[in-house]
Amino acid sequence: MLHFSKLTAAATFAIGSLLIGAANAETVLRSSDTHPDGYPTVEAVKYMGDLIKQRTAGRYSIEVYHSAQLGEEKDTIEQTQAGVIDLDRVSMGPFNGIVPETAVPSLPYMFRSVEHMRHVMDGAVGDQILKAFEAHDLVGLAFYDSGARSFYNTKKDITSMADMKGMKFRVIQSDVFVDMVNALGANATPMAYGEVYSALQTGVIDGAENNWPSFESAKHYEVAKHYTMDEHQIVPEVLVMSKASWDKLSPEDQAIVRQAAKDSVVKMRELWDAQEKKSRGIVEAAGVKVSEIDKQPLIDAMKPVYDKYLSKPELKDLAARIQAEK
Ligand code: GTR
Repeated sequence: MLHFSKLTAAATFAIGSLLIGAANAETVLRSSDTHPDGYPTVEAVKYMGDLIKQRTAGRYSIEVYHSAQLGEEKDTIEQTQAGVIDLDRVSMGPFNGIVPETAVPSLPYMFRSVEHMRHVMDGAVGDQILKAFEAHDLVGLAFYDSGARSFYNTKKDITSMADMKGMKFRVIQSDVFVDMVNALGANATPMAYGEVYSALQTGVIDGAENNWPSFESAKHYEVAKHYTMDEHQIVPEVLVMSKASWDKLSPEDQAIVRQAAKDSVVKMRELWDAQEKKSRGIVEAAGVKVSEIDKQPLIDAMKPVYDKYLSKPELKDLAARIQAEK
């Protein structure tokens, strides 16, 4: 039998360790991403987690749940708003119906180039859009790259807008995307990312649209062999935090999280530039035919889409400020 004083000593020790443990407790922030491990967005958030861990002396870290383990983008946004998920890295697309400001950078041909997008999102317009998330139980932390999105399909080479007529394209669950495809004379099918591969394979859709790294990593190129360089959208990715999780942080820790997110953007861009080249190489080597297309008719066809989404003066002003930036 254990002697009483020994028991007390053991108990005191156990309580002591618990207290010390509590003081140093590591809070692991859960972050969602639809992309697989190794994808630039996943790696950038892991890098941000390393920075936070260093800068909080281990009190906070991030665990990235990649490959849609926590759900598809539309659902993870709701869960992040509800405080079930701490951080969410998603395209701006699924936010279009929630945060109206996000519709503006999502408009087709809004940015002239990836450089233009980076410059705008790093400046006052980007800050204004990040702030806009706060009215929706979220804190906007950073924008990542997503290159340019282009159409691809299982049927034929598309070299003019007329070739798209009547074809069925999967789009992100956003009215901006739906209206864009319909304005091109094709038919839009909004669908979760994870369902696209089998929808292409079974012929439920004829095609979809995305950047090189997504086209490659989601393996859509295995079934859709025709890619058209129309580069219709340069939609930034966004990293948001649940307002509920944010409010649990001290102001000092909030500043650390914000800065780490900003620092991860630099890392993300390096990874992105390398991945774009690599992914394009992989899909071309696998026999994907890349077609050029005259973009002007597509740009002209977007007039009604612009009119619809820029009907409010403040959004029209945001668009004008984006276009005025060099
Ligand atoms: C990718 C983006 C994802 C997801 C996907 C999609 O380019 O990085 O977040 O939105 O597109 O088409 O659903």
